Amino acid sequence: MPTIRAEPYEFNLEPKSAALLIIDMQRDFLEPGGFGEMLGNDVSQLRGAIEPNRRLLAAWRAAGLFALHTREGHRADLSDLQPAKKIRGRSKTAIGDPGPMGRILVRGEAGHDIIPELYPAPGEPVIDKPGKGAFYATDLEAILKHRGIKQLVVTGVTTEVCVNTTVREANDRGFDCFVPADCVGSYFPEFQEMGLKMIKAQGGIFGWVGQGSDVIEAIKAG
Ligand code: C5J
Repeated sequence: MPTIRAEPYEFNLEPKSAALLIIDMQRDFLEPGGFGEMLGNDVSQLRGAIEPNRRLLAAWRAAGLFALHTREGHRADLSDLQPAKKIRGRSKTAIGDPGPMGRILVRGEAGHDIIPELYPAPGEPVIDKPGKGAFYATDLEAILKHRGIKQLVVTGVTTEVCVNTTVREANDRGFDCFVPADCVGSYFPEFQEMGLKMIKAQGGIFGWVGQGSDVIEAIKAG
């Protein structure tokens, strides 16, 4: 069983019962001109996570391990969009409105899709989620349990929102979560730091924090 350097203590990866869960690496969040930038965010803060994710995903696939992707977004008729989510932020442009990459966070629109660098391979499930957590209103838990998955390596964006929410949901469902710090991103450096601290605090209250490069070494070694 490969052991990976981590905080608060080492993580024993069991590759056969582990899944790589890549959260919301979507064009609307990461590309200039998307929803994230429209809200006034600096997307370059997130783009640093692309290359570490690309390397980790390539190594994960090469080892024949199980990977899944999520996308935050809604049905075209917005029937799965909570009114509170639509109006929160009091932005002039809301989810479902036309944006530079199609209707904002609507499934099937260009901005909703996953960035080309991390595009899902055939056979890798894509979980479309209407909320921040990947377990809420999705079949993620059923898919993981069906595959005998017990550990999750959780990457993606943003660290303090969808990654943190998903890690907390997973923890309550009995999954051990390892979060590689170089493979998650936030628009806000202080939230990146605190988002990771919150996961590994109090003896790993929600999980472990380490580096993607250490995961790559571990799966290559064993
Ligand atoms: C946000 C996400 N931040 N994927 N979504 O709205 O973290």
